[in-house]
Amino acid sequence: QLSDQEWKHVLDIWAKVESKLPEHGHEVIIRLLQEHPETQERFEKFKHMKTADEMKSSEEMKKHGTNVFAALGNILKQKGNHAEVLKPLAESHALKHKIPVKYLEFISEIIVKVIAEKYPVDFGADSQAAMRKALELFRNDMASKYKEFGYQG
Ligand code: BLA
Repeated sequence: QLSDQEWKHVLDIWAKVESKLPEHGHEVIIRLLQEHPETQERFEKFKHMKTADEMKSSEEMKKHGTNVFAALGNILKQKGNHAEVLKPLAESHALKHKIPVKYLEFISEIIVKVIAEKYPVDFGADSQAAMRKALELFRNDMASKYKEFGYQG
């Protein structure tokens, strides 16, 4: 669990991320697919795409990035009391999309990297450490829900 101070770091930086939520979400998805090509295979609607330019001009990918960041923001704002919000997400990711915990680790690293590039002044070492901790909590709780749904992740 995170301290009050750590949650404050997480939510302060997230408030900045929200000023450009679709753009930042879109960028994270593009980087995930570029840096870890195996993740692209999980997306029926994106797996045909061949270049980063194609991804950048895709309104559909921007929409997915927006949905991902809106869901993540909603989770972070629960400050760890996210069981209710996590359940349907864990269910779809375990049974429908089949997203291994490893891929959640990939995207977590990219989220921290992208925010650090966009907000170098506001996202210092303490904030980065707090965000890493929040994303780790998210992944751990996803992983235990996965097991309840019979997916080893
Ligand atoms: C779909 N992913 C979704 C949806 C949400 C998220 C809200 C739509 C609703 C649903 O199907 O449950 C949420 N996705 C997230 C969050 C993160 C994220 C919170 O990436 C990260 C913090 N999902 C993953 C990862 C992959 C992934 C790492 O968490 C990467 C392979 C894939 N999510 C994925 C796929 C869909 C999806 C394939 C279905 C997309 C579609 O066809 O519409």
